[in-house]
Amino acid sequence: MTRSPLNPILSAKDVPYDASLVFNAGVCKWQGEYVMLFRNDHGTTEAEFRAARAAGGWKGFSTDLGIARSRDGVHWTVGPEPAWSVRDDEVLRVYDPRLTVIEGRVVLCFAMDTRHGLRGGVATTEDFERFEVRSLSVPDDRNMVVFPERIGGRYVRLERPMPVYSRYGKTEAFDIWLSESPDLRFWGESRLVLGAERVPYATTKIGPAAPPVRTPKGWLATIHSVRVVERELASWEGGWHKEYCAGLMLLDPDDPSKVIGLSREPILPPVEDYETTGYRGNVIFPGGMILEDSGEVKIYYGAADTVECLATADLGELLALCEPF
Ligand code: BMA
Repeated sequence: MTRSPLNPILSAKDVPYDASLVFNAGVCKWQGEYVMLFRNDHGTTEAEFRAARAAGGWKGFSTDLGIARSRDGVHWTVGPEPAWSVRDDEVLRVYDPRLTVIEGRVVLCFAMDTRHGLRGGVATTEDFERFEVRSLSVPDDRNMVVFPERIGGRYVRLERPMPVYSRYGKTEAFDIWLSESPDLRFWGESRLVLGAERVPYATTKIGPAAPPVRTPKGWLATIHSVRVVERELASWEGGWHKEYCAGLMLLDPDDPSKVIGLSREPILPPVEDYETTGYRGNVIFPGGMILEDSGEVKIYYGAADTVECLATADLGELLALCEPF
C-alpha cells in the first residue's frame, strides 16, 4: 500500500463546525463525485479531555456524521453542517458509517450505541439529507457492510456480532459473519465467514472493514484485526494496549460466506505518526474502498481514532497477497 502524501486527508481543522476527532469514514462514488460520511466526535479538546478525565468528570463525546465531497477522492470539502446525528432518551449516538451504492441508491450501515446495547443499522439515502432506517439488529452487533450487488437474488452483508459468553472463556474473540436479506429489512441465513483464530495477526477480535468490491477473482474485502500488546500504546485515555491493523480477504464470487484467500500479514500496520499517536494510538480502521477503472484501489481508513487517511495499491498486487485459504 502507498500512503497518500496528503495524509491525513481529513481532520478536525477541515470541519467548519465543532469537531475534535474526524475518522472511520465510509466513502462511495455517487452522481459523478466522491462522497464521504465521516464520524465526528466533538465537544472537547485534548486538553479539556485530559483535565476532565483527571478530575473524574468525563461525560463523553458528542458524535455526529459529517459529509465531505471530492472530485478526485483525494481532496475533500466538508459540507457546512453535519449530515446525520441521532440522540434521544434511548439512542446515544450513531457512528462508523459505511457506504455502498446498489440499485441506484446508497446504503448506509452504521453502529448505534443505545442504553440497552450496541446495535447495527442499515439505512438508505438518495440525497444524503434524508436517511431511512431499514433495519436495526438486536445487541450486540456492528461493523456491518453491504455488498454492492445482490447475490442469488438477495442483499448480503458482513457483520461482527460480539459473543461474550460463548467463546471458550476468551475475551473479545469476535468473528466475521454474513447474513442475507430480500429487502434490507429482514436479515437471516446467518453464517460464520471467518473466525478470529484463523487470522495470523489477530490475537483477539476481527471485523469487516470497507464494503467488498467485485474483482475477476472474487469479492475483495478488507478486515480490521486486533492484537493486544504488552507495552502501553500512546493515547489520550491511558491504559491502551490494542493495535488495530488492516488485512484482506478474498470471498467466493457466488457464495461470499466462503473465504478463498487471506493476506498472511497486515496490509496496513500502524507506523506513521498520524497512525500511532492520537486519541487511541496504533489504530488503523478502514471503512471505504473504491476500485477505479485504472485498477487502482483506494482504501480510506481512520487513523488513531483521530484523523481520516488514504492509501492506494494496484488491484493485481492486492489479489496476489490473498493466499489460498
Ligand atoms: C472499535 C470501534 C471503532 C474504533 C476502534 C478503536 O471497537 O469503537 O470505532 O475505531 O474500536 O478504538
